[in-house]
Amino acid sequence: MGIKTTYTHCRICEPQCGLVATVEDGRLIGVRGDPEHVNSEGFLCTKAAGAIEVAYDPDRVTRPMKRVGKPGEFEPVSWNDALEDIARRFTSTRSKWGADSLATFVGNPPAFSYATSMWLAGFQQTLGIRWRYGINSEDASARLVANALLYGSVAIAPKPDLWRTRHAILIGANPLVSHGSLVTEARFREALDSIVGRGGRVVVVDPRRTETARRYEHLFVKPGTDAFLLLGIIRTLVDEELVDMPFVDNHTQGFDALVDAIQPFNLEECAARSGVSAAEIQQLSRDFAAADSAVVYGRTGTCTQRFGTLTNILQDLVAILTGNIEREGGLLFGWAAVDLGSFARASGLDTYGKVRTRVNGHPDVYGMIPSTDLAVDIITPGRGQIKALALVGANPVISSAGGGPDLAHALEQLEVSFSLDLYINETNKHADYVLPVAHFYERDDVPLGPALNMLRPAIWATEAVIEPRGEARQEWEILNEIAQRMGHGGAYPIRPLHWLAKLGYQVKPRQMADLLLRTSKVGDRFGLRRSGISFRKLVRDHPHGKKLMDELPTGQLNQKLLTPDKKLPLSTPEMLGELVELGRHSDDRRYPFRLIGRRELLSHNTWMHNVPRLMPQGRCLTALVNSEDAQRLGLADGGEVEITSASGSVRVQATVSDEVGAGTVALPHGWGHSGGWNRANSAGGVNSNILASSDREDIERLAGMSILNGIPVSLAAV
Ligand SMILES: Nc1nc2c(c(=O)[nH]1)N[C@H]1C(S)=C(S)[C@@H](COP(=O)(O)OP(=O)(O)OC[C@H]3O[C@@H](n4cnc5c(=O)[nH]c(N)nc54)[C@H](O)[C@@H]3O)O[C@H]1N2
Ligand SMILES: Nc1nc2c(c(=O)[nH]1)N[C@H]1C(S)=C(S)[C@@H](COP(=O)(O)OP(=O)(O)OC[C@H]3O[C@@H](n4cnc5c(=O)[nH]c(N)nc54)[C@H](O)[C@@H]3O)O[C@H]1N2
Ligand code: SF4
Ligand SMILES: [Mo]
Repeated sequence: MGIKTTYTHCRICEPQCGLVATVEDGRLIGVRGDPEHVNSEGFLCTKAAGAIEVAYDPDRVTRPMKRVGKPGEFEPVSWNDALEDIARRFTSTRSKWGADSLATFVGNPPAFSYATSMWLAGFQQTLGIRWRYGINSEDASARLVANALLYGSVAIAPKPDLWRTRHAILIGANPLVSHGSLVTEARFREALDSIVGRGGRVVVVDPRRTETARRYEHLFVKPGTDAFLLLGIIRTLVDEELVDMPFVDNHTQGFDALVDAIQPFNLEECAARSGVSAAEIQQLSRDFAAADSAVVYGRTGTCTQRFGTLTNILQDLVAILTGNIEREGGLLFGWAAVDLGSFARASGLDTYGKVRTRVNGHPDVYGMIPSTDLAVDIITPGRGQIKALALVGANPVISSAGGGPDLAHALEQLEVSFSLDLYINETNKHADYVLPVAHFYERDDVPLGPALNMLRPAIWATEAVIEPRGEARQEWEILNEIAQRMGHGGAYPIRPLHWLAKLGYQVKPRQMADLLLRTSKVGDRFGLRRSGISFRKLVRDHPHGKKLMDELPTGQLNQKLLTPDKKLPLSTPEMLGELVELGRHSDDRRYPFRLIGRRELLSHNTWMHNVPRLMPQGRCLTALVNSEDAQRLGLADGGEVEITSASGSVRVQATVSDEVGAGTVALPHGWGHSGGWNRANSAGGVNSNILASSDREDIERLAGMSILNGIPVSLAAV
């Protein structure tokens, strides 16, 4: 006992920052950034320490809880009783209605546990669960579908080579607050600074003058109109003959059809629709083409809009038409020791549209169907109606456009449901059971998923820092045991593990991860390569991580592309169809303002509002309203504003600020709590997704994305 220092890494968001943890008598008392860590080099944010307060939060669920009354009324039960009852009821529902009555819903946090990811996939396979809902329709599905249409697989994802590029357009991303997404780089800011340091430009296209926009160059864009801006850039490239024609001739097809398809979008219209002047569009286009290397990096701001997939495709086309792909400083397909993307492709898991939702027909994207369909799929009678649900680290009542009262109501119709979570939240308070899970400081990990997105390839593994609190167990153990109690060997992700289980050998996720590491490009091949790695060697010999490459490899275009002819298709039918829709679409004129989101440094989606450190006195939810608009509306700073969309209405405090342009209003998501987290409940605020629509005509057509940015709204002073 006494004071001990160990190494771990944060698992709240994508950089997975390396941490030095101090443990006193078995209690975690502090974390600081690990200055020697190969990737984060000492960087961390307040949330890593906030997570300690989550671990010891008196409101955390630390015993299995059984619903005994109204939503949110739970009583502790034994693990045995909970698991037995869940297994029995899942079995009975399955035999009564078939396997198509079972569903899972996975949120964001489980993505940062290798063990949960593996065993959840196993649970789904073992039980024959087809309906696999998830939160990617509020996040990245549009990006993944763009990957499928351009590169031949959802699992082939371009990353911006920020450390070497000379020009970066950041569109719909705010990495100085989000710390980067689909890019694992704790030193994101330094990477962007390095571009300016090399004499290049960083241009941030955003309807709000964000933290990132303030540090670099900012172009205001009208919410939801990025496709027009990008078309303007592409028009200029074509009209001014700035396209890299040798590259286009060698590596693409469909250029002429693309040129035809963009004819209806002239520069003046693109400027008028996007709010960026024609001169600025032209200059941006010329500078991009003239730069030695250049990238476009977009993230949730361009995914969660009406033309999300189209916008993601156009982003990449700007880079492709200038030859900025798979070359130094351009978009790169990345490299990881354990290439789970290749694994997914080889096993046929990189699906798009293999499963379609029962009522609305929305496609799965990389095995996940949109959150917005869950409620309708529960309440609509008929074959495949959902009767049993497993929620894994998810809070869609707040986080999804398909949430709110409709989903809350639908959840009450289920025959049986359980949730694996740290808290009773606004969603699982409707479940029959909430089962306590280990916090990330309470389990080992290896960032196999995030490694695919690293700009500086590295790998590390860490052990649990503290014991699970109370009766908490790891997700995989719980899923495994439910599968066993339902008469299966376990929740095994691959078939041979079921055979081994029959012989009495129960494989665990740790052994699977170790196998992947040891047989990887840098593995020890079980002793055949002495300098190679294993899970144990990473923990023991590389507490600050092991650097694998200084920078990403280039020149893999032909090797990586999975399109049939190994060419980049510049004008797929899907994209051409969306261009036609874009030209045709007009928003409802009764709602003249446009709502966008606003991620805050001290929030993490819906789940960190119970942390004292992150909720200082007086912190509350406010909407940013432009000063001209405020004046016209008679709205004072700090006054209450009513925001109304076709889907709903909320009242919230206004902050008058020219951070947003006229006509734009910015409201963070993830507030308006009524779960088992008392501080969060008393923080007030509203669920901004009440304003988002889950109607079929308001769902992005190619990827099933929710429209969370650019929502037409009206404002009124209260
Ligand atoms: N309007 C609007 N809505 C948005 C967004 C937006 O920008 N605007 N962003 C979207 C995005 S990008 C995302 S990813 C989603 C997130 O949506 P969700 O994943 O639904 O919400 P979270 O708040 O991330 O967390 C869900 C639950 O996970 C629990 N949890 C935390 N750690 C663990 C763990 O280790 N294990 C388990 N089992 N549970 C854990 C938390 O207690 C919480 O109850 O929200 C989306 N919603
Ligand atoms: N502190 C904190 N960090 C987080 C999270 C968190 O909740 N809090 N969540 C994590 C998760 S799950 C994710 S997926 C990542 C997301 O990472 P990012 O996507 O980088 O995060 P956002 O802040 O949502 O950035 C979206 C940006 O798009 C802008 N935007 C909105 N509408 C439009 C539009 O129409 N056009 C353009 N061009 N821009 C628009 C917004 O103003 C915002 O600046 O962040 C992660 N990091
Ligand atoms: S940036 Fe993300 S991973 Fe790093 S310390 Fe903050 S929350 Fe954790
Ligand atoms: Mo996300």
